[in-house]
Amino acid sequence: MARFIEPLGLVTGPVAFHALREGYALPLQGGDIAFAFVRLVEDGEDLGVGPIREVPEDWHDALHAIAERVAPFAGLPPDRPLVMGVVNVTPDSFSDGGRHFAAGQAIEAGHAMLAAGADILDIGGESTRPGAAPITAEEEMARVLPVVRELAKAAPVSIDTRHAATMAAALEAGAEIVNDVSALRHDPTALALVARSNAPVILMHMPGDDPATMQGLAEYRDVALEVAAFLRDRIATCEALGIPRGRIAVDPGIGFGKTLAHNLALIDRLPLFATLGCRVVLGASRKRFIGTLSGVEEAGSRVSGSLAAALAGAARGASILRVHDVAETVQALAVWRACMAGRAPD
Ligand code: HH2
Repeated sequence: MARFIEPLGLVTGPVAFHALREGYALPLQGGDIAFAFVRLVEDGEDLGVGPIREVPEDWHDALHAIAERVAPFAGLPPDRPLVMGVVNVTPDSFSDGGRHFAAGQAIEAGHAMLAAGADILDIGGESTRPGAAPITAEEEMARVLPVVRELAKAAPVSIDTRHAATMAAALEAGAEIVNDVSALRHDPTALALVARSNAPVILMHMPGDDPATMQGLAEYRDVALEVAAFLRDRIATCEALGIPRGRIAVDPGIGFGKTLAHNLALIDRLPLFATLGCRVVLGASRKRFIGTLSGVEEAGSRVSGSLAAALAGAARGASILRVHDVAETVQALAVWRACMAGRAPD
């Protein structure tokens, strides 16, 4: 597992300003959130927690790399958390199954999300909920391509797929970003396709590469470290095949082969993922753990819980929030940002 530095003791607003100036803190990925403490981990062994000023010299390069700004992902603004609106063109998604199954409805929903302030639209044609039945790339393309073609005229679109054929066709139809829940492992031709295409890519963690069986693989000794190590390996593989780190975003895969405890640990320890030198995506919206914590069975009624999870993620450095309830998330983020900064936006 080699070395990890886990940022802890996050501060924002005027406190962060003073702590940064006095050298008590460093900015997480060069942004508005600063960290004053770190946990050092070597080969899975916890070497302890301490203030950044006491980090041993041979860890300094890695420590200061965490403070560097990462490349703007897909040319989008790097200075605030971005909102990615989910457009599921599926009959069976756990979150909104059937609502946007007809292309016209999906296009209308995408436009409404843009009007509400979405920065990116994530279009998918295959449900990846635990135990979902897979579909063929042909079926998937028939569902998503008319929607991608139309919405890509209005906004940056990401294509949520595990199939290289769908990636290629969607990029051709105007999508700019590939979002693969299998981190380009499900389809053996996906890596080379993304490398050739120049498209930015979101690499998500799931154990195995099959939603049908992933919940049976939800076993980790230290979930945050293991998921971060997996993503670091995938970044290295992508880089070796010609996809530079600036084109990669990482996602811990909330709900994908994870228990409630795993999901909560991943959100709490999200700053660890910022150390990978890529933008961090968080997709917690409407997921089962929110239902479990709140007692709300109906996924569409989990808006308030989803907002709480989105803000918890933003406070820990998530830079892209994948959500179903765009207007509500945009409003919550605007108020949260001003409160964290301690002042109204310029
Ligand atoms: N979650 C889902 C699908 N794609 N992609 C990323 N990067 N991160 C996520 O957390 C993520 C994702 C599952 O949510 P949803 O699309 O609403 O449901 P379904 O897979 O049932 O269509």
